[in-house]
Amino acid sequence: MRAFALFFALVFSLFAEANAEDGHDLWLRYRPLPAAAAAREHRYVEGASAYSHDARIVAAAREFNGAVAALLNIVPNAAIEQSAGEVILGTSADLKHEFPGLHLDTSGLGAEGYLIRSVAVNANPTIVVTGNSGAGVLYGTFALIREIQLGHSLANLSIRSTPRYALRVLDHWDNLDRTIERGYAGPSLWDWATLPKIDQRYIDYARADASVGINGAVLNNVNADPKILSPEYLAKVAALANALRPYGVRVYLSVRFSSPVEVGHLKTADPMDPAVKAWWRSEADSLYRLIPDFGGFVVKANSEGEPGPWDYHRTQADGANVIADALAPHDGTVFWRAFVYSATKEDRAKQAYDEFKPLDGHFRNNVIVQVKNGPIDFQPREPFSPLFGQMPETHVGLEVQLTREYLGGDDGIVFLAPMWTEALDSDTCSPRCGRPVKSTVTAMAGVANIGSDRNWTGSNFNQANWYAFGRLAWNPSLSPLQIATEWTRMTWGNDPRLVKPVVATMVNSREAVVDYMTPLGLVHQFQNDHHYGPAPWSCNLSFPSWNPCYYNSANSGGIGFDRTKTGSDAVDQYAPPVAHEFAGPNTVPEKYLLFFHHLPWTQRLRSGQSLWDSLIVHYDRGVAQVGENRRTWNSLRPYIDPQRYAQVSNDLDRQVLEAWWWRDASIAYWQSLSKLPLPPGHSSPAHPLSYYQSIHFDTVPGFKIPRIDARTMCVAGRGGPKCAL
Ligand code: GCV
Repeated sequence: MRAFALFFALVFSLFAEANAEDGHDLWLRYRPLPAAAAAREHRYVEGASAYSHDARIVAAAREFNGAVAALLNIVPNAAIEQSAGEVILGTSADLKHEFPGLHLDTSGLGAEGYLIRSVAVNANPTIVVTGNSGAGVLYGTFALIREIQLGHSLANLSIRSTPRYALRVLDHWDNLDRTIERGYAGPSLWDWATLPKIDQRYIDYARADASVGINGAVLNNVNADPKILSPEYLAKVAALANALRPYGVRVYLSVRFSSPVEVGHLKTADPMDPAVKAWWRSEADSLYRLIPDFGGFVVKANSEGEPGPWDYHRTQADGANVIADALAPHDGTVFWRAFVYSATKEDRAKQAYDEFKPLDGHFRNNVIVQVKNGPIDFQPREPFSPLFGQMPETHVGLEVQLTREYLGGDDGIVFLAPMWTEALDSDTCSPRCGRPVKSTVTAMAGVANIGSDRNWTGSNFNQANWYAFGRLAWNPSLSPLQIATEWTRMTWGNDPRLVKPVVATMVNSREAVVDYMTPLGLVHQFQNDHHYGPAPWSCNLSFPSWNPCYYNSANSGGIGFDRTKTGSDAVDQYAPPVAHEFAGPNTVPEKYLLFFHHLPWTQRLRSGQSLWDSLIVHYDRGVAQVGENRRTWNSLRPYIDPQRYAQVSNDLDRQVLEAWWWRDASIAYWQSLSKLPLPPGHSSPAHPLSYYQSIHFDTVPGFKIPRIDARTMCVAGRGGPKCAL
């Protein structure tokens, strides 16, 4: 078979744009390797050929040749077939036919795994990238590009990899008017007004997804607009599906449970009603006629005002199954979210488990119950949800949030891999110890942080969270250090003088944010609605569990939420060894202390410090760390391009101010209750409590993220370099 022509003109126009360093190129930045390294690796690579008509393999060849043209500074050879330096791309079936002498073991690679091997073809040294499908070859090709970007040797390659989870999906909380719920990167990427016209950005988005193995995109907000199922929008969805398909990304939609009423004009959405069942079936049938590889639906039901099966006295399983049955003939999936809670007196942390655990085994096989990493809501730190490991007869997926709703939006640097690996590695002890969350789940979903900002994610460092999500969904055992190192080298450069400090900053950044926002197991201390900035005093919302005061339970006697037997007994939802550990104030990991215990301010901790002193120390440690990260960045000026250097400097300046704001406001409030002096060496808040309580932003959730007013904060001489102005 002839290798298919490569479209270099297109490739070069794609990469020519990449000269400006504005963050747009992500980790697919493909800057030239140092001349010596490029010459060394060029010996192994002349150009790639696709031995397949599969669009994913054709796309892989195009990507590879564009990448090596830039990285190795060569003109890839389009007519390389069967000579030295060829990179052979094809599925095992393609290659068996084309190269009968090649014996490549693709068994065990599954549908999406890949094999990269250095082999001799007709005595010529070549590299083969293969798998059992076009998707496998595509992922293998990106892995090979990554090897080159990282400066690894291409001699004697032998790399096998398979994804741990079959479904690795980004959830875009994008509304049809292009606002994004909890989005901090500008308006939605999806331009519904101009679709079905295809923008190059959709293709670049898919390239980035494919490069880290993400294979699904839920296009719209889980607080779904029923219009998404109208013919007008479905035509646009189909166009996007066509654009993303060559990169292995299937589209999914969030749907409203009440769609049979709103879209189908039925009288009810009761999942047991035959007309409702028939409506979902015919809806699915027509959708699959339009998009044969459509992924499926995501449903947020009976949560935060969304309709659901409870409205008809049916269970969450009844609700999920009616939709699952409609999708099953087409191999579609329902991601059914377990994020349910209501204004009952019951501890919010217990509600999802109470509802879902008794339904274990009642969900269809094509339902994935999608569970947030913690029992509350994407806080800077929470223990893992007790649902993990405790629904053995159900497919459970882990949902994490890439967009930093509770972590400062696009302020500064907050690398989330340490948060996600903390959850993935948590031992559920269910049915026995040694069973971490990562081995109990079958899918990963991530709430996207992507918008139409030039740099995609609102800040250059937020890109790392997109990258990390994909890498962990492929291999949840990767360490944050490895992920940060890969990303840094591909995004900022291989110079060790920048790699080491940047990686160190990334890896410490999540603990820093926990320290200055919600140390020792505190959660949900944010301003109402938009969740930017501290408001631990806030207590006026009618829904009790939207109030920070509910979570801190602070008073003159102490602080923390009692989830032991004397309180809500949420600990009892965990498997016995975990429950036992969390139940004791002296056995619970200190990082979760106030999540499970209400303790006197003067309580002695295992460290010997009092709870009060320890809280202050944590706040100050967070502030100090962010200040140090700012100074580290300052020292990197010689190694970073000016535009991105300035952008990140600005992001970090805001984070320094934000950290002081959190620290001062929180301490001012706690001190108004505890009446205790600060330990020696720790300064008092810059302003009285009333000052922090008067900071309000006129904004709404979504991309109108409020900004801390730098000038106001500088009055007290707090913060970073901007305060010198
Ligand atoms: C999409 C939190 C967020 C909401 C979000 C919800 C969810 O409550 O604040 O904006 O809604 O989680 O995950 O459904």
